[in-house]
Amino acid sequence: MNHRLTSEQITAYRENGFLIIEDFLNDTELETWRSAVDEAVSQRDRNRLPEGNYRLVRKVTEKDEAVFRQRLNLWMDHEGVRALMLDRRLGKMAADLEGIDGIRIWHDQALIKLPWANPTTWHQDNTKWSFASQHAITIWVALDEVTVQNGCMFFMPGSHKKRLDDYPAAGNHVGAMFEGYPELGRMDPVPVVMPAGGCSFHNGLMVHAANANMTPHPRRAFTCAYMPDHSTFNGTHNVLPNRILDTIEIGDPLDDDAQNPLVYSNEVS
Ligand SMILES: O=C(O)CCC(=O)C(=O)O
Ligand SMILES: [Fe+2]
Repeated sequence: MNHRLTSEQITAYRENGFLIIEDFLNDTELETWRSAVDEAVSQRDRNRLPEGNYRLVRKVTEKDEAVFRQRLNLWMDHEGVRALMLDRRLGKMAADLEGIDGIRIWHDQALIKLPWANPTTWHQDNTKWSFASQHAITIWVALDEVTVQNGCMFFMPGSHKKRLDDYPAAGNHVGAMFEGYPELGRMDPVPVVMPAGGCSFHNGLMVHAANANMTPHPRRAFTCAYMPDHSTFNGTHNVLPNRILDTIEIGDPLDDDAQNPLVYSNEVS
């Protein structure tokens, strides 16, 4: 795993809000990631979330998969994915890019754009999550080559410098968010194409989307969204289970290690 970051990469990430590492996994590592994720997704069946009691809908229908097949927090119920996700080197990359001391898993997710899947509408991730931070960050690992044809992401460089208020939800047309933010809708997005085994990082406030899959092959990606250590609950349920929602109040720390494990801290060696 190509986990060392240069100071040029860190500077570019902070300026643009994203970074692409084309040679992130070698062939052997890519095979390990693919087989762990494929197995975890198939074991999860039609449940979007692991076993548990959630306010969020868990079972998915075919219609829910029009954009992608999404399975979250596979680290919780698959040993192989867990080993990949708890790798301290990944946490250190995320923390170093954001310049923060420690980082927890918010959620992982397999995002499989099935053949002929719809585009992923323009959005900003952190506005949907249960904590608000300028330093949330996601790694997105390409398990297949990602092209403009099969549904690569697109980023608006520099757009991470501003938190957006609520905007029309996914399900509306692909550019629905630009109705409220016309200046963003005049920018030229960067297509995030990369070979299988490549990865991108994007800040939680990055404005981004993904193309439709105009090929007969699935586009498999595995991602992990990270939450800075010491983040606090903002009242949004998102993927938190009732076990936690029933016991916390707005402003309380999200530091339950069984839900949001600390993957890296520069205070722990
Ligand atoms: O892979 C996609 O289609 C979208 C991914 C995305 O929105 C994300 O990783 O935050
Ligand atoms: Fe996203």
